[in-house]
Amino acid sequence: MLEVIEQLIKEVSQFSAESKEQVEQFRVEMLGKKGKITQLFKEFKNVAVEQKKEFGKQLNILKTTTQQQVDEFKTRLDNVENDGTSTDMSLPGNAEYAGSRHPLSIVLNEIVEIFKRLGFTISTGPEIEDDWHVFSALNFPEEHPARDMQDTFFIGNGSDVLLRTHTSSVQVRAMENKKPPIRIIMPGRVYRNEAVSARSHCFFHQVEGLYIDENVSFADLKQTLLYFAKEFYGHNTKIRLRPSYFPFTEPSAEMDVSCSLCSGKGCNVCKYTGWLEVLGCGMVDPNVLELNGIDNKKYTGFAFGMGIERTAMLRYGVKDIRMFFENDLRFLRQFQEI
Ligand code: 2U9
Repeated sequence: MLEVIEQLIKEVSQFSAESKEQVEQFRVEMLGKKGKITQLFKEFKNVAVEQKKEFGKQLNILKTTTQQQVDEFKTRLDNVENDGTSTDMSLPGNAEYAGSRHPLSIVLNEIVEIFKRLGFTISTGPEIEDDWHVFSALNFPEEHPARDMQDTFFIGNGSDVLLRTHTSSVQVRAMENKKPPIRIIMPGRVYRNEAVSARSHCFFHQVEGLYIDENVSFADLKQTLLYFAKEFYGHNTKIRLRPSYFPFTEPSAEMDVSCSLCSGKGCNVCKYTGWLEVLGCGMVDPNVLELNGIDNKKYTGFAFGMGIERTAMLRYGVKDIRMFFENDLRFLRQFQEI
């Protein structure tokens, strides 16, 4: 009988459990009503008197060791469950950064949505272009400085292949495939061979729009842009058009909006003029229509273009264009929509 107890002490000392269920099973098997140790205690009365002392001692060692093992494994498994390997539903959740839309995308999407409401559809095209789609079809004279290596990235020496300097090339492609009425808006990345600084970059983003139909007038251009300005810059916004020049539009203009920060009174953002220059526009030059196979006796059109970085810098007060391309999370997280 003593050997049985000694054997059990050995087994109990080597006991190990990986779950609380195993510990409970072990406890019942040993210390439960019908457990091995309980049975041994019941048999105590049948033990010979001279063995009782030693039997009692070993039996107590067995019972204490078993109880210690049960307690030890229960505590150990409690700790494992609380160290994150199982879920405590009462703990507050860890806030995860879900990412946010890039400020250029926020501004671009808003502009595009406004023109979609006016019936414009989105058109896109390649960033790697040829001279025809970027310059010749848009009425750029042979000697125009924009065609120079200093202003345009050419791919290969003396090559006809280049990185588009504006998204107007997309409109040229649209005119190849569609007959008027054409009412499209082109968002996209453009490239210019310029030194990178706080104010300019060698690539940036534009949205251009083109509307060609019968009887499209300068008044249509003005009303379309006034609607855009009120939607994007606020309903009290005023606009003014100043004469300008672009090879592809005639007449051409630059549009200013009243400064929303000082309501036109003058502040350091609008350089005390009360106005902010936001886009270029004009009536499509009849030469451009003709170059692109559109009857310029029957059709007229207007076009406009704006830089997304400049628009976003004005809206968010960003002072350095390079911030948009550095992917610094401290900058980007400020645009998180809550
Ligand atoms: C076709 C005919 C005309 C697009 C136009 C502008 C005026 C303009 C600049 C704004 C700031 C470019 O990003 S920027 O540097 N753009 O001022 N763009 S009219 O005119 C077109 C386009 C296509 C067939």
